[in-house]
Amino acid sequence: MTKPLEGIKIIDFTHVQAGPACTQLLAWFGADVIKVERPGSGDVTRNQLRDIPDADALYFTMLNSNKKSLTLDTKKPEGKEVLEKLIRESDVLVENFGPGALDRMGFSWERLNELNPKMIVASVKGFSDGHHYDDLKVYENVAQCAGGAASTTGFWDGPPTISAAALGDSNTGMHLAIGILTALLGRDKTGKGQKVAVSMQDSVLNLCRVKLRDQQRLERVGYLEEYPQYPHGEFGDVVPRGGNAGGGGQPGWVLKCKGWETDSNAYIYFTIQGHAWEPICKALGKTEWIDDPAYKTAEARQPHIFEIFKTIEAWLADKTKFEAVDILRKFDIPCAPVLTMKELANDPSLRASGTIVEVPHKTRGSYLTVGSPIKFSDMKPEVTASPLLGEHTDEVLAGLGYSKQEIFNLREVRAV
Ligand code: CAO
Repeated sequence: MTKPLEGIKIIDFTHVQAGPACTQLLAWFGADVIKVERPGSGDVTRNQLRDIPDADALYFTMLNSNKKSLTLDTKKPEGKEVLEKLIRESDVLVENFGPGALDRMGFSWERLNELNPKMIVASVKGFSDGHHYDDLKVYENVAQCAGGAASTTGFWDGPPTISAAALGDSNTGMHLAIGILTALLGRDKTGKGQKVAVSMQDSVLNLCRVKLRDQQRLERVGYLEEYPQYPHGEFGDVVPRGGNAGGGGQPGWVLKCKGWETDSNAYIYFTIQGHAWEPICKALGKTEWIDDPAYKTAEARQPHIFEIFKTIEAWLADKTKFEAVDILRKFDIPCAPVLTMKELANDPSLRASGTIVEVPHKTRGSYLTVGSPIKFSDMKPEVTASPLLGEHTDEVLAGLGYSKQEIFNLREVRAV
């Protein structure tokens, strides 16, 4: 099967999570992704949080599938020479070094553009160019704080809270992938490459769009009617943390199911979608609420929404989270069990769709990873193992035209 990105050659100068998540996605879709790593150590995640001695850590294997690994010391002149050759025949260079690192290496945007005017140079940084924090190095949780996610996540009586979802890292990588694909399409029209830059702060903020909506609503009317603080609590002048109310327009909450006393995930998320009120009442056996003026409209329900949730919890007390959802789905009520990583890893539907995949690896044995969340009618992205450090060095150098002797002579800059 021909994959849409076949023929696109990508120099993958990324590390940790934000950049690797982007290039992994492009590799799944057919791009030839060559990960350039420092000889001896490589991407720091190869060693981080190892669960098997002497085998690449899952942090690395789960973000670098379908790629090749080229070890090259790009600070030495001979290494730079190899990199320059690679740049001349590649379509995209992706990097997420700390601010200024690529320039210090001698590969500024101007230099890259001079070497290959058709090349797209894509970067992730913590903050956008020219931002007053643009000199900062940034990791996931820092970005969540800088992008507005932390101040709006958690409970109103607790501190700002970090989400487990990689809003700063993988999310930024996905934004970058969209930028790269757009620039590739642009190049088809203009024949020119361009610089694509995505900041982690901007990418987090993009996902917090509804919170910026709420800030403006709050400033105009002084309250936010779908937040738990309304109508009994107080509002200040900034969007408060809303616990499990979330950012949608539909009231909802995480509710206890049978077994919550011993199972910390025996919960469902229950949404009270406005027009689904009648089916909700029918599902709960509370048909008297359907026309009761104290319950009939969203406005009438909000002042005692937590009493309503308590009543639903009483209904849930003898049902597991799965039994509850099986009943509620028949009434078209938006809801889901709170699923653990263990449940997701073993979910037959996710296995069948290729969202959870088992990948054989040379030194680890098999490991689970998340496959492409994007499904196509004409292509099923296949996930192959992440490369060992320097696994493809000789192959890539030979592809650049180096002879066996020349490859041997380069041992100082390529040796693992
Ligand atoms: N050969 C020789 N040198 C290499 C090399 C190679 N193949 N690959 C990388 N290097 C060098 C770089 O040139 C740089 O050297 P200098 O600092 O001397 O110029 C160095 O290795 C990498 O620097 P760094 O600042 O990127 O690395 P760090 O571990 O200090 O910081 C991080 C890591 C993630 C905080 C920083 O890269 C960063 O802020 N990146 C941008 C934001 C980002 O993507 N963060 C998300 C990471 S995922 O949580």
